[in-house]
Amino acid sequence: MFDKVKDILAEIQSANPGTAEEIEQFRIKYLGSKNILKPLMGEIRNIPNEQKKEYGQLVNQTKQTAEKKLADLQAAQSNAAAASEAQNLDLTASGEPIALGSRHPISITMDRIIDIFSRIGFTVAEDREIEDDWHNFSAMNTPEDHPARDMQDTFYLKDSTSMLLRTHTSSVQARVMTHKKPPIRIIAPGRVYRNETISARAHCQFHQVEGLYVDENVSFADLKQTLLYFAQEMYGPNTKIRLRPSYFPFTEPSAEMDVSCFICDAKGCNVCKYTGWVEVLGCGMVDPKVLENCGIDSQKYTGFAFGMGIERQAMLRYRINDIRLLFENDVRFLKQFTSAL
Ligand code: 2U9
Repeated sequence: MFDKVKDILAEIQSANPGTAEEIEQFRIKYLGSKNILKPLMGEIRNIPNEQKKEYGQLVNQTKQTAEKKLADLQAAQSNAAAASEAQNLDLTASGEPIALGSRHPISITMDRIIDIFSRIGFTVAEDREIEDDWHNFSAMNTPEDHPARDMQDTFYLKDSTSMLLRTHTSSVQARVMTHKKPPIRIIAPGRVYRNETISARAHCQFHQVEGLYVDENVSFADLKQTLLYFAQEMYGPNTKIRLRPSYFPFTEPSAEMDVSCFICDAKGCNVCKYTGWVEVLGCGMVDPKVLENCGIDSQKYTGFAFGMGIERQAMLRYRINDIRLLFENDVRFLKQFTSAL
């Protein structure tokens, strides 16, 4: 029996299976469920007691030798496979393309506007989107019976008559004015909400950038010069502006600003409706009542303010004809802005 096992051990040691199939044959023969060592282990019954231990050890050693050999053979084979794969590598092939993400057109436009105003000393102010009635409406001189306060126009929180989703970022500026003394020179970018029926032109959520400058001797001329600077940075150095009288509860006097059409160079196109002018923002001198509401002495200080919708600016700039595209996050739309500035 000893000799039989020793012969198998020698056979294992000298075996040299090369192919995957030969290695598998080796495994089946020495380590498979019907391997040739199994019956030899059973023979231990017939071995004299004093030799049983030595016999058992010999069979085990043979089995371990087979296991080690199999592991070595398998490792050598997978190394060889990796090496041949590496040999087949084309090191000159171009890499896998990396899918670049893109910035949202609203973010691109908002950052552009922030950048323009920060260059002339405006800092960014941000605050909550869920506001109270006072900061959103009362402080801004919007009377109790103003249609904007209606449930039809504003989203109030459930069971509340005073907490709402802000309808403009003016509430941020009202908050700054109540805790900071002039000079105040801020822009308030952010998301706002209005209870509008959603269509290609209107949405119940959109973004604004509003600006506020309060100091001694701030005049309408300062407002005009600031907005001319903005328009020329935003739409091109040859851009002209014009102001048309308007009305807002929080500014007096108020105006709407048009810029010369940057699409057709004011020659006339369907964006400017063949007028050569495109409306881009509203503005005015802060109503003294708004200053007083926020604890600022309107005898000593004056201010100007302006506000614009970002969706409108982005739609004009990128010729987007449906505002809903800006909120659907359809990748086919968004990936067109991968390299947009
Ligand atoms: C304070 C005082 C006054 C902000 C202003 C406008 C004019 C304006 C609209 C543009 C398009 C809103 O997004 S829109 O629908 N905004 O026309 N906004 S003046 O006036 C302020 C702000 C803060 C303390």
